[in-house]
Amino acid sequence: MNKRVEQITSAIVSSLRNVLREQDVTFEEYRTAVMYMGKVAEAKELPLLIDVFLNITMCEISDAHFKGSRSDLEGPYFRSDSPFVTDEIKTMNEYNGRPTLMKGKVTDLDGKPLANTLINIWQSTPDGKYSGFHDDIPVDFYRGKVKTDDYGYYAVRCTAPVPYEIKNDGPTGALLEMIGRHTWRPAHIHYKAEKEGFRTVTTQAYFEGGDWVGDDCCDGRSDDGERVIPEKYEDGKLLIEVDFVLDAN
Ligand code: MBD
Ligand code: FE
Repeated sequence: MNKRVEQITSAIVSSLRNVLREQDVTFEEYRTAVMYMGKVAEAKELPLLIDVFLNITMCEISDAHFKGSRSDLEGPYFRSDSPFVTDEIKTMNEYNGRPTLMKGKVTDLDGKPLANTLINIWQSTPDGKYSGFHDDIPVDFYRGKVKTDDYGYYAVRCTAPVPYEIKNDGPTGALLEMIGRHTWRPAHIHYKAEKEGFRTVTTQAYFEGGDWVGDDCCDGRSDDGERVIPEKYEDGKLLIEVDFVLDAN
C-alpha cells in the first residue's frame, strides 16, 4: 500500500468521473477516448501529449517553493546523455543556421557565483527534430553540457532556433486541431542547470518579436517577457544571454 499513490489516484478518478457525469459522455465517446489513448501510446506520444497540457502546471507548482530562477517547460525531448562541450554545440551545416553565442552566469540567492554548475542546453533542428528522438540524429547534435567557470560564467556557440511545430500527423497534433488550437511553439532553447546542493532549474529562452511568442500551444512562459531575449549581437553572432539563480536545497 502506497498512501501517496492511493490519494492521487483516488483524486484523479473522482475528477474524471465528475467530467463524465457533467458532460453526459456517451459510451461511443468513452470508447473513442480509450482507443485514442491507445493510439497515443502506439505513436510513442504519451510524454508529448501529457507535457502539452500539464508540464506548465508542474512548473507553477514547483516554483511556488523557491525564490530563485523560475522554471519553464522541459518538454519530452531532454536527454541526460548529451556530450560535454567546451566551446561549441554541434549543428548540421545543411541548415545554414544563424551563428549564435549562448552565455550567462549562475549564482545563488545571495548573488555568489556558482562555479562548476552543469548546464544542459538543447534545441531542435530547424525542421523540428530533436536528436536522440527523431530520424536517428545522433545525440551530440543540437545538445550539449557546459560547466560554469570559477566565476559562475558559461559560454558556448550554436545556431539560432526557429519556431517549432508539433507533428500534426500524430494523435497529439490531431487533438490540438480538433479543439481549435494550433500546433506551434515559439523558437526556443531548452536549459537545465544542475549543481549539487541546489535546486535543478529547467527553463527555456525565447526571442522578442518572434512568431508564437505569447501564443504557445504548450502554454510555455513566453507570455510575460521574463525569458524573452531581445535581439542583441556580439562578435557578429546572435547573443542569447541567460542567467540562473539557484536556491540551495
Ligand atoms: C517541445 O519541443 C517542447 O519544448 C515542449 C514543451 C513540448 C513539445 C515539444
Ligand atoms: Fe522544445
